[in-house]
Amino acid sequence: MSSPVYSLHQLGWRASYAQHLALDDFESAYPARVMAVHRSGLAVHSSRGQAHVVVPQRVVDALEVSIAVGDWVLVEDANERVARLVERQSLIERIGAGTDGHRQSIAANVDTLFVVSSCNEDFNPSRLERYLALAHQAGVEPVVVLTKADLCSQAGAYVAQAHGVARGAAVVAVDATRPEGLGALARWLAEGSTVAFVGSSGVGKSTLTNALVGNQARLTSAIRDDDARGRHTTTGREMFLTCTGAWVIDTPGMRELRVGAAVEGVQSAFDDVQSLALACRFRDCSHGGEAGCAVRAALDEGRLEQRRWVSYQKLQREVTEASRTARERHENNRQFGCMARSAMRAKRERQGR
Ligand SMILES: Nc1nc2c(ncn2[C@@H]2O[C@H](COP(=O)(O)OP(=O)(O)OP(=O)(O)O)[C@@H](O)[C@H]2O)c(=O)[nH]1
Ligand SMILES: [Mg+2]
Ligand SMILES: [Zn+2]
Repeated sequence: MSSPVYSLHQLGWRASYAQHLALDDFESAYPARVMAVHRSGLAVHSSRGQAHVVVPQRVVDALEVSIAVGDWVLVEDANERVARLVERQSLIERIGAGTDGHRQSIAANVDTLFVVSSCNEDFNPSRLERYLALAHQAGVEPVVVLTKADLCSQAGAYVAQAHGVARGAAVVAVDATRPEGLGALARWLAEGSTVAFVGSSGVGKSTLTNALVGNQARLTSAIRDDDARGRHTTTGREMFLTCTGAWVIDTPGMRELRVGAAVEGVQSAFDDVQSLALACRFRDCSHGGEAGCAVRAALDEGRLEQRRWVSYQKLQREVTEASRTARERHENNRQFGCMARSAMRAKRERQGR
């Protein structure tokens, strides 16, 4: 059975991708979209059909963050090898667990990020804020999806709470196990658009993916009902086609989401707090009790929730720390680069003699 062939439009190609490409690029290579990332290479789809391509080391070395599902690559005509990455329109990334703080790509060229939480103990406004900052940082529209509405008698209360932190982003409550009830997601699933699901383990990301995709391989496993804690079931990074022609990326549940140096992301996710801070009498107000502090006033009057304020400060500290580490790493790399270059120069001079 031959694999289906999709047009560039169906694969999600936009005119803006071509902006960073030259005519030469198309002479000996063609654009292809990354459907899955394997250790041995990439599964890609292009207007020529499906292929498995390898990524040469020099391409890997040129990347700041590794190739992700959803990326566009240029594939050499002559052999099934990636010539280079096409500049991304968006990249969902996070900071890996552990102390080295390296960036991990989750999904690329995503139009909508579905931030999934369930209407039970998993629901946590401060965690939602992290995911929203992640979406804002990537410049991707976030949509909050609250699952397991069928298991909860006050889904409306969760929706209201989510609206409180979502800052104008859409909030949708669903029963992920009933595909026919997922019409509320349809407006983000037009042909050629790309969406990704993120959220804790067991909230229903794979259930939603399965429901939208239809007869795909089963991706879910049962959750333990007693503590509503999910098992980590999804491991692969792969993109699937929905019945409406959208691409959907399921991701494994994250135990901990660190936002890294997401300065703009945190600012956008907390634009209400930002504008309060700008209204303080003193420009360098520490919001610790100075006269004319608009943040304190809002907290006292209940216009700003104490929890949200604490959550904001915590994220700010993380962002500042991550930016500092990134700067230091950059500086170390630069110094190492200088050292290596002068050592090479010295070697060449010695050999020249
Ligand atoms: N009743 C009900 N059950 C749901 C709903 N969403 C998910 N479930 C169940 O919750 C369990 C876990 O769902 P998954 O889709 O595997 O969760 P996940 O987010 O993909 O989890 P990870 O892959 O571990 O990150 C499954 O047994 C689903 O059937 C829902 O809206 N209603
Ligand atoms: Mg899953
Ligand atoms: Zn202040």
